[in-house]
Amino acid sequence: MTIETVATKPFSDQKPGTSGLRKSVPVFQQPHYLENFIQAIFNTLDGIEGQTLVVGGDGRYYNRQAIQTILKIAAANGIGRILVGTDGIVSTPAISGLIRENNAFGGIVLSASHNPGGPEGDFGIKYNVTNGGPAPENITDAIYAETKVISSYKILSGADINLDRPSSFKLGTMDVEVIDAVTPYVKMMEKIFDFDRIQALLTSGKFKMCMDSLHAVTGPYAYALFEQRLGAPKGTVLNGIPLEDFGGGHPDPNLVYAHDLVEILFGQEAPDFGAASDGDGDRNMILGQNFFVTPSDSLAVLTANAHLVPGYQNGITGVARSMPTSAAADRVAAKLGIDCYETPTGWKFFGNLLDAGKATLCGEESFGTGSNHIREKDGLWAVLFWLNILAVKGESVEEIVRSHWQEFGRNFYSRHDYEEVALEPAKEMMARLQKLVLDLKGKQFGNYEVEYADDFSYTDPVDDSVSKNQGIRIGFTDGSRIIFRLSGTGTKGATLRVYLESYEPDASKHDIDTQKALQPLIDLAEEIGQIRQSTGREQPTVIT
Ligand code: VG1
Ligand code: CO
Repeated sequence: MTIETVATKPFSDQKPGTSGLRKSVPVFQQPHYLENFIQAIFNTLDGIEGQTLVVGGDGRYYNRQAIQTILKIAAANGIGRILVGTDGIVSTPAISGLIRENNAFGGIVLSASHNPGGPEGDFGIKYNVTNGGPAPENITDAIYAETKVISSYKILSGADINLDRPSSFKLGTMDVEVIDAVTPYVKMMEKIFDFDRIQALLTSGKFKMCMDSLHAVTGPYAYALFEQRLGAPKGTVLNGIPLEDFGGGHPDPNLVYAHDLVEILFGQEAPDFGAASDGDGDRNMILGQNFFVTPSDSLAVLTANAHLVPGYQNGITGVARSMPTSAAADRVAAKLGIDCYETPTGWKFFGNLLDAGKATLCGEESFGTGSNHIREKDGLWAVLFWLNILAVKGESVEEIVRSHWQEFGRNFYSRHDYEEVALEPAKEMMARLQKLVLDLKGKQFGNYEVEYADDFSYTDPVDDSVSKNQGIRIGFTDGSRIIFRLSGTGTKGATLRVYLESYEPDASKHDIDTQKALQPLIDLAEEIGQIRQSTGREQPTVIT
């Protein structure tokens, strides 16, 4: 085996977005495209020679080929040891756990998460640092700078490695260990949750659950956890075999893309509990019988009930949520007397808060919840958290959420996505809003008075780094908010996200349909944002 140095030219479009570099498969398949980005990562990281890395992906199309290339580039760059999941498939939360447990230097995560897969679908790469979390912006910026000047990469010539089963190989001087990534994850969950009580619930004959893995990465983990370890009947896990194209579906656990599960939970003889996760296993959707839990409410309910879970029984230090996530968790934090942090969108912003012990639980409105057990959001962890609460409380999902609203009031919440709209008008819209917010404060729109309006900027309380232009926020004096943001994970045109929130303390009004409750704000968002004109769309593509 010899190390080859291959001359290359920079690509101009390798800037990582909200969660790594995401592009369509054909873009990644261009000669040198993947190689350049991987070499740029290695060029950027000081002291990586001789270190251990963890590599794995969500199993989508191109995962296998990409991993073989990455192993050869890693070997040529003097990496000491690589842990890679069997078949090259590891969920994002499991990779985060493996980096931490093995004291690895970092990890390479291959995923485009909730984006569709297949030969014409999307692919993605993300670098995670020593704490197990996504690289912070200073590192992703440095990797991007490197991609713009790169002129060569190093790669080992030689045969591919067999990833079909756990075993060990040498690739040049580098050790490759193909490992079972599921067992350590199950063990990690056992340490956090009350498995005896969850098992008693799942085997009581009085409680039925359904877990839809959407043909994506969590299938093997869900079988191992629910059907094998916790005794739920066979058939509890749906779509549990990871497929390269996710069965042609959109592996995004929301009311639109996980419609099969939604139909089951809202149908005749519905089970008591339903959950789904996304392509790489870091997202979760929670459903009760005829009941949908918004992710923002889920974070608030988990925060309020964390003491019921063994892993958090001594209390939590704080909670953090991304800016567009509803303020439901803030109300719980206030009552518990703990801090609540508001960060920009993307899990990388939670890393410092978790490392510093400032936050224990974190969440995003985009179906992401997690804790200090790792440094990624964790779909199955959230499912187990809910099961643990259900097992202890003996109430239904709906009862738990309704009594939560009684105690804290309800934050009506919805996100309207306009997917794959034309890029230029969307950018112009955001530029116009950036100017507009400068003097919105104090303005009256019907019953709404603007309390604050800005383009969200975040100063990290741990390292004082500043992240600007993180979304347009317009907050009103009654606690309502409208937020406009462009997606940083979409790969075609632009995706506009409009986030809408209002607060209702009066329990007699908690039954109103969410879209109705938010209608005045939806109208106001149109008036301020001129959404129809800018997107050329009459309706959002996805409403959650
Ligand atoms: C979306 C979500 C964001 C999430 C990100 C990655 O980003 O809004 O909350 O962190 O996806 O999730 P954007 O920029 O498209 O709004 V995942 O499951 O890709 O790792
Ligand atoms: Co994901």
